[in-house]
Amino acid sequence: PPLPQRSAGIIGAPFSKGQHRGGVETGPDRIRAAGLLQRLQQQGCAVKDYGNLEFEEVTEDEPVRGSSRVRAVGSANHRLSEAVQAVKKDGHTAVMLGGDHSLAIGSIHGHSAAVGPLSVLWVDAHADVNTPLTSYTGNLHGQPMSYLLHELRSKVPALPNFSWMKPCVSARDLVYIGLRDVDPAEHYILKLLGVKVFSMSQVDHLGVARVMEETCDYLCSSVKKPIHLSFDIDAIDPSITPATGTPVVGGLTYREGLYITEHLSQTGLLSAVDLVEVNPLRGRTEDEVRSTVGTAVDLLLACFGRVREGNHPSDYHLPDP
Ligand code: 4U7
Ligand code: MN
Ligand code: MN
Ligand code: MN
Repeated sequence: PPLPQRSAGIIGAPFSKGQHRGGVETGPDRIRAAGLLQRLQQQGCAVKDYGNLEFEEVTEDEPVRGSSRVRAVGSANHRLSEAVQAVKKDGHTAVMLGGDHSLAIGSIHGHSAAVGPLSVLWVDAHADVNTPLTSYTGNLHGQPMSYLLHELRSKVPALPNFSWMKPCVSARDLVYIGLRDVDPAEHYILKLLGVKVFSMSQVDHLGVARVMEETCDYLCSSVKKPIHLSFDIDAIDPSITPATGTPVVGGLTYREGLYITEHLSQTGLLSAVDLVEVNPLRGRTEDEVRSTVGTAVDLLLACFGRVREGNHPSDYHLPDP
């Protein structure tokens, strides 16, 4: 079947201060260098590259209530939120290349500011729903969902450089896939709020096809809200995507990852995508980096209509001998 016309607006977010490992800020350029833009164009997708964001230098950034580099994260996400709003106003599906997962704060906030209430699909080994007060590590890449959820408003303290944002996602509109490393406080929060979770056990039990069917039924049960996909590359098994900061064994296969993104693309509701936590410096060999970055690119191509059965232009005709 011919591909529907789509367009991608790409934002690079070379930011790493939501965690402690250097290198994740080089993710956007590595993903571009692997041919993302050209390959999107080849499959019939219009592409506009908005380039890499430049983030303000924050000099005084002492820990706040145990969390690190709060001011830098707040200011970077403010900038990202505005950038995503601009991409949505231009009519594209927004693609945010991270960078660490603290960037979901600005990405989801900006998306929601531009289009209104969202459905969020969070594909990750981790739930990233610690509050600053429950986090063991103090890393903001493990906290973004707590800032974004309406239901946790009273549990997240006011933080410097975060006054620009307000929660914009309802627990009812959030689905997780791939969880296998959830902190006790996070588990408590997910149960308390009744969040829909497909952990790796559920993926094993149901199979990815049923997981996606149930995910879409759940998210589309009333009004069809635009979907925000926040894909942490560590959702995929580290045998395939080892170049990431917090790898966890027992993850999604390459095929399950592609199935998730293919299926979402076919809903026609995918309105913004984050692809985060690709850290080229965490690969032990060039092959490990290539496999991680290549998987990230393939996931993004599937988000924009690439299907494994192949396709052809609608005006294709066989050459006559
Ligand atoms: B990622 C963790 F304690 N839960 O809060 C934390 F295990 O964006 C991990 O999903 C967070 O990669 C992982 O620091 C953040 C930890
Ligand atoms: Mn993760
Ligand atoms: Mn994450
Ligand atoms: Mn990680």
